[in-house]
Amino acid sequence: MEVEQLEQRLEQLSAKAVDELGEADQKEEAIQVKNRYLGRSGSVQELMAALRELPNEDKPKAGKAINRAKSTIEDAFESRLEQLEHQQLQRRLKEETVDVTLPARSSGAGLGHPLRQVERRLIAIFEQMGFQVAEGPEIETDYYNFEALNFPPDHPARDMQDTFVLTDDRLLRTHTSPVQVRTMEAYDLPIRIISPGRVYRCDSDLTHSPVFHQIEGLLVGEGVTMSHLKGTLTTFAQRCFGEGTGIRFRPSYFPFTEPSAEVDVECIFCEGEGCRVCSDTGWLEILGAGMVDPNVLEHADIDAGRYTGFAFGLGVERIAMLEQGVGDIRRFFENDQQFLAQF
Ligand code: FA5
Repeated sequence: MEVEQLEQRLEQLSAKAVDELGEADQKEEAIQVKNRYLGRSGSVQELMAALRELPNEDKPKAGKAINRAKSTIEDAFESRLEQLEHQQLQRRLKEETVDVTLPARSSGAGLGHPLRQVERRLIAIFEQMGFQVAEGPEIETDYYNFEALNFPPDHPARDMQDTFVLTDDRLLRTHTSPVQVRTMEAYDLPIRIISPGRVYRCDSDLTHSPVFHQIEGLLVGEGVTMSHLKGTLTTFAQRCFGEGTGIRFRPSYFPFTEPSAEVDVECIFCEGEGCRVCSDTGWLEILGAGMVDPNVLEHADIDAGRYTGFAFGLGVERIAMLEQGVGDIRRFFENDQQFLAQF
C-alpha cells in the first residue's frame, strides 16, 4: 500500500467512526464503536501492519496520519460521552421534577394504640390513689403462676385458665397475679402496687383473645379489710366511668383470694336501666377481686396472723371495648390503620 493510499484509508475510517459515534445513543454503544476502531484488533490498529511495510522515508508521514486518525476518533468519543451524559442528566431532571408549589402531603400525627391509651388512663387513676407500678416476666414458672397462688398441682382450678405451656416448668403467664407473689417476696410491707401487662390464654372469640392485657392490684398491710377493697374499687369506677357510677360485688372463686368476688359496674350505656350491651342486667363485669388468701401470704413469708391484703385483676380490653363500643376484641390486634385512626 502506498502512503497516500494509507492516508486516504485512515481519513475514511475516522470519518466513519465519527459518524457511528454520533449515532450511538448509549454509553456502552459508544465504547463498542471506539474499540472497533482503536482497540487491539481494531481497524486503525490493523493499518499499523501496512505502515511497517512502507519505505522508511514514508513512515513519518504515515505515522502522523495514524496519530491524526486516532485523536480524531478519541475526541469524537469524548465529546459523544459528554453529550450522552448531559442528555441523561436532562432526562433525569425532567423525570424527577419536584413541584415545590404543591401543598405538602400530610402523614397524620401518630397516636398511642387504643389499648395503650386506656391502659395509661387506668394506671394514672391508680397512681393518683398511691399505687406504684410493678412488673413481672411474661414467661413464668409454674410456681409463680399457679403454685404460690394456692393452685395445688393437678387441682381442677388450673383448668379455669387454658395455659400455653412452654416446658415442664415454663409457661406464658395466664394472668398478672404472679407479680403479687414476686412483689411480696422482694419488698417490705406495706405494699401498694399495680402491675399492668400482657397475659396469654388459649382462648379466642368475640370477647376473648389469646393475648390480652390485665392490670393487677395488690395492697398488703396491717388492718386491711374488704371495705378498703370496696372503697378503692368504688373510687376507681367513679374516676374511670364518671361520678355516681355504682359497683357491685358478686361472690366468686379464685384459689388465691378468700373471700373472692367478681365486680360489676353499672352499665355505662343505660346507667343501670338495662340494654343490649349489658344483656338487660344493668351491670357489666370488669374485674375479679378478693382478700389475699393467707396461704399466699405464707408462701411469701408474710405473717398472715398480723397482715392482711386485698387484690384485684381487671381486663384492659374489656374496659376499652365498653368505652369505645368495639364489639370484637380481635379488632385491637389486627393493626388495621382505618380502625386505629378512629381513636
Ligand atoms: C384472673 O385472671 C385473676 N387473676 C383476677 C384476680 C386478681 C382475681 C386478683 C382476684 C384477685 P379472670 O380469669 O376472671 O381472673 O380474668 C380477669 C379479667 O381478665 C376478666 O374479668 C376479663 O376482663 C379479662 N379476661 C379474661 N380472659 C380474657 C381473654 N381471653 N381475653 C380478654 N380478656 C380476658
